[in-house]
Amino acid sequence: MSEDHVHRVQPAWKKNALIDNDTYLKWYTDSVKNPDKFWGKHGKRIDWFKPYSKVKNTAFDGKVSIKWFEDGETNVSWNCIDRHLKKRGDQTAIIWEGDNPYDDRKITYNELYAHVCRLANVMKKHGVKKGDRVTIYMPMIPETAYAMLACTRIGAIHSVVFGGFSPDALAGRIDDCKSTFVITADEGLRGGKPIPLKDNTDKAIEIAANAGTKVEKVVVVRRTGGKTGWVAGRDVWYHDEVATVKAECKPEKMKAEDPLFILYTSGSTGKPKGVLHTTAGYLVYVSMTHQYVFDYHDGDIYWCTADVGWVTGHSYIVYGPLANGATTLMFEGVPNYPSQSRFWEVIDKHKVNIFYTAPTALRALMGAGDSHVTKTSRKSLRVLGTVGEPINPEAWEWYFNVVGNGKVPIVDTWWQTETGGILITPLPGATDLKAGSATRPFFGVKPQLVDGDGKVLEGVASGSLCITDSWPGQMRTVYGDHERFVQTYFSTYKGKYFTGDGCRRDADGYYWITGRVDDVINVSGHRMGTAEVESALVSHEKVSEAAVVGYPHDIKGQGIYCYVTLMAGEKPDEELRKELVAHVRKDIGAIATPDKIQFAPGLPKTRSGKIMRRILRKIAEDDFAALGDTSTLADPAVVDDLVANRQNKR
Ligand code: 6R9
Repeated sequence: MSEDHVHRVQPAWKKNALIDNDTYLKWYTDSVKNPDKFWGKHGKRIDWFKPYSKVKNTAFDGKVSIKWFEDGETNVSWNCIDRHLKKRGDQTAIIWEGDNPYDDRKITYNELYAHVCRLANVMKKHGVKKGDRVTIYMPMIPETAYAMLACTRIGAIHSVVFGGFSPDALAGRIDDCKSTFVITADEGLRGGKPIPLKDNTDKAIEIAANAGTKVEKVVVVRRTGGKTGWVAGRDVWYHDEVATVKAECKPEKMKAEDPLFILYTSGSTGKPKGVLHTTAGYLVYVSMTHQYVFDYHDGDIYWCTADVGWVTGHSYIVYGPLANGATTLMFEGVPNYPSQSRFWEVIDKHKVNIFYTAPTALRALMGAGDSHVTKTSRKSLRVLGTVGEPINPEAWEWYFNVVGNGKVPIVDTWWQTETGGILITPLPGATDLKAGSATRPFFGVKPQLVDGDGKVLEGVASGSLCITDSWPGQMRTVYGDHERFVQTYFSTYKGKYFTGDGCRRDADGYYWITGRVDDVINVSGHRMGTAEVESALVSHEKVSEAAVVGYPHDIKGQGIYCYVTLMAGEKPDEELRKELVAHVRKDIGAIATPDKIQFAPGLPKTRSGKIMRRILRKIAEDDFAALGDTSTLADPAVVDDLVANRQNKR
């Protein structure tokens, strides 16, 4: 193999693995040569009310239309619960580990069935119907999974909004999909601190009402018992409601292409897009990837540390694992509370076999020192995974050697909200690993690298990563805006899905994701559109203009660097800097907190008025010796001021 940091498949990884390298190569070839036959077979991994006769019906050109298993009928909650009851009704479906280490719960598949049916009946009682949008703004508690599954049971479309988003951000998402039913909790709890979810919801509902969407019902789960506002007639307690309905609810027969959920995600322009996933293809794809990528065996304890507010939580805490009848661990807390050993202690406590987390968490824990890890056993671990951003080889090697004692394979899984499930990844028993590479495509996935002119690059190359054919887990449209879907993903390179990521392919055909090539930054594994932060900044009365870029950050991967031009007469001081930081947090949420704010009397613009971000990125990286050609700037002198006042001096 052609690179450093190669780790060959160890005999122990191969021994009971579901897929070895020969099987990978054969299945991969079959899957791309004859997708109808391949997916026609694997579509049967889920149960159907009405079997499909058509498999793939997709077009990446023209209007772009993506349909899988289109004449089949099924139901997601029925697949994630009912079909397991006979064999594993008493098996734990969800292990819940609370923020406080003394707080935990186990929910069996039988119990999950009853909880989900009751909540589904509550929703029905309040008039929620197939196709209605339900917003879920919740902490990491089992009721969040019940809420998602209850929606799918009755055919309602859920929109989960991450609990760290602000009332403004929540309101925007409620209004965009005209959601009139909200499920939330009194408060969340993370690292010992309460998060005012219900109060935020109240504020968001007011903002959404002004925008034209009136929320009719709010179901509130009591998590902390903290004090919250209450609107009689609109707000109801979860525990009161579920006590009044039956623990049985017939699953709605859903067409394969009926919408399943909306999940808002940041892009390079405009407000967040409502990524729409549909029923059957999504479930087939996430259950299949969950099984093979994590080499999941019956009886394994599986833990993904993501928040259900992100796609990773949807696909690999809830839907993939439960469709496979797995025991999935749901963690309410944070990696460093009450101590830096928390992850490893939870692994020992629940004998976790498969552990899936983000590079940003690993880098932070690596910085805290090895002893926090080595004092725990971690003997149960069999597969480790990462997701969310490129993992640097140092963090990869630390994960491998210190967390896994050099004995556990790491799957570095590349995918996106839009892709529904994992697209590029090693398979534990099949793929020789290289630290920092997501390695090879999953079955049915056809990656391609192209240059700026759209020319296809073969062999060893670096370029923009595209996918040339559809896979069942792919998003189908932007909710309410199909034109934006086509524009965003299929217009840069005609007939191809453009991922927005840059990528290198090495001599072994391995893929190395190098990060976004558009105006999206990745902060602690969370996607952030620079345009969103800019729009938050310019909504402040003292700001006239703003430009936001990412810069390398040791822990977060990327930090948020803001250039701000003030209105005439405003004073650029420390107080205003703090005010702007608070303003952005209020507008979007804590995840968008600016790391650096530089007051800039002028921004570097071309004569046609375009901000030259390339220059701003370089200055933010403290790499201004390599600014490149600045002669096309309308006023080259602004650059000197920007360099002199840079906030990131090394
Ligand atoms: C699942 C998820 C998607 C963006 C994606 C890319 C980055 C995700 C990665 C990775 C390198 C990996 N990304 N996994 N980069 N290696 N293994 O994270 O979805 O929140 O939509 O973010 O994250 O840049 O385009 P999402």
